[in-house]
Amino acid sequence: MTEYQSVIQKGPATSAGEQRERAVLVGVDRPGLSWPLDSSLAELARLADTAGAEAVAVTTQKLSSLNPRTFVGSGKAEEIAQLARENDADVVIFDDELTPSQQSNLEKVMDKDVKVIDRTALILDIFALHATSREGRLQVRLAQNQYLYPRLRGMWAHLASNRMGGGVGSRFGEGESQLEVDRRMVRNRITSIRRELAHLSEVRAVQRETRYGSGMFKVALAGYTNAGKSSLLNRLTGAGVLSYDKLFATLDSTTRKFELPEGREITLTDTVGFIQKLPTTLVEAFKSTLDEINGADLILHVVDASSDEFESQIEAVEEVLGQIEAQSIPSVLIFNKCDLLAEDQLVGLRNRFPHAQFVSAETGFGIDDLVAAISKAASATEVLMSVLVPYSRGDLVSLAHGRCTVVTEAHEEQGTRMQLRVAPAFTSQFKPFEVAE
Ligand SMILES: Nc1nc2c(ncn2[C@@H]2O[C@H](COP(=O)(O)OP(=O)(O)OP(=O)(O)O)[C@@H](O)[C@H]2O)c(=O)[nH]1
Ligand SMILES: [Mg+2]
Repeated sequence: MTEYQSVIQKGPATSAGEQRERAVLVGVDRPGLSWPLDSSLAELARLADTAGAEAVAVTTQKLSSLNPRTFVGSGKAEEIAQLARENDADVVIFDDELTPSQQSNLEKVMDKDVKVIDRTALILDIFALHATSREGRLQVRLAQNQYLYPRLRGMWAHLASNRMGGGVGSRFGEGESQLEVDRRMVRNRITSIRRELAHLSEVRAVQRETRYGSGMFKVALAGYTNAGKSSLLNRLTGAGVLSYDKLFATLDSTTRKFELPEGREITLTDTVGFIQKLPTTLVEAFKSTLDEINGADLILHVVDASSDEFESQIEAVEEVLGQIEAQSIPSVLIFNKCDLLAEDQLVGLRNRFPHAQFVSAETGFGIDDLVAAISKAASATEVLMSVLVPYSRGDLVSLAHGRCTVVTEAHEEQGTRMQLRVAPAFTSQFKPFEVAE
C-alpha cells in the first residue's frame, strides 16, 4: 500500500549518536518577498535541524521570475547538484513549496541518491515526529496524503513506499494502471481519515462545551512557533507542558483551569504554533485543533520580543488567524522573552505598542499585569447584578464565587446579599433573585 514516508529518515535531532542527514538549503530572492531571505533561510535551517538534518551549505539566487520547470534557473539547478556532490549531501531543501513537476525535474538533475524536498515536506516531517494524540496523528496523515496525491506520478522512492511491493521495479513498470490504483487508494484514505476526524471533532466540540462547566471564560494562547506559549501556560498554571527550543514542540492543545485573583476560574489553552508559509494543507488538516482558538473568548497572541523578525512573525500569525476566521475574536499582544531585551528596547516597544503586555515566562516579569489584563477582558462582557440568594441555594453562592466576580457580599437574615459581575451565560440563573440596590 502506498504510504507517505518521512523525507528525513535518519531520525530526529534528539536521537544521540545517530548520523544526521546532510542538507543543502536553497532560497530564491525575488520581488515581493515579505520576509528577508537570510532570516527565512536561517529558519529553514532550524526546521531542518528539528527534523534531523544538518544544513551543510546554503545557496541563493536572485530572480525576477521563477522558472516553471525547475523553480530556479536551469544553470543554477546544475550548480546545486554540484554543491550537493561537493558537500556529500543527502538532501536538497527548497525554502518554498515546489510544484510536483518542479520537484521531479530537479531530482533528475541531482545525483541519483540525492532527494529534493521543500519547506512543506520538512514541516510535515516535524509534525509527524511531534504528533502524539490520535487526533494529532490523523491530522498529520491527512496533510501528508494531500501532499502526496498530486505527486504520485513522479513517485519518488523517498516520498512513498510500496509496503506490499513486489520487488524492484514492480511499481514503475506497470504504467498508468498502477498510478490509477495508487490514486484511488490515496483518495480513499483521505476520505476515511476525514470521516474519522469529523467524528473526533464533534467529540472535541462537546468536550469543549462541557469542559469544567459551560460559560467559563476561555483564553487561547496563540502565536509564532517558539514564541513561548507553552512556557507561559506553565508559568501561569504549572501545567508541566513540554516546552523546548525546537520548532513545533507543541502539536496537541492542552487546556488548564486558571483561577483569577478575584477567585473566578477561566480556562487557558495552549495551541500549535504558526510559521510563515504554513502549508495550507496543514491549516486545513489541523482545523479541529485550531478550533480551540476559534472557540476562545480572548486570544493571547504571544510574540517573541527578542526575535529580529517579530514584526513579520506577528503578520504571519495574523494571516493564519484570518484563514481560520478568528480575526474577530478580541486579542492582546503579549511580548514574551522581555528578559532578553535591553532596557531601552523594552521602553521603545512599550511606546510603540501601548496596548500590549510585556512579560517573561522565564523570570515571571510582567505576569501580574498580564493576569490583570485577562481579568479585565473577562469582566468586560459581564453585567452588574444585585441579588439576594436564600440560604437554601448554596449552589448559586458557589457559582458566584467560582464563575463570577463578587463585588460585595453580606450575610443577612433572608440570605446572602451580593453584588456580582455575571457573564451572559449565567445571568438567567441569578435573575429570579435580583433585588434593587
Ligand atoms: N529567555 C527566555 N526564554 C524563553 C522565555 N519563554 C520561553 N523561552 C524559551 O523559548 C523556547 C520555546 O518555548 P516554548 O514555550 O516551547 O514555545 P512555544 O511557543 O510553545 O513553541 P511551539 O510549541 O514550538 O510552537 C524554550 O527554549 C523556552 O525555554 C522567556 O520568557 N525568556
Ligand atoms: Mg509549545
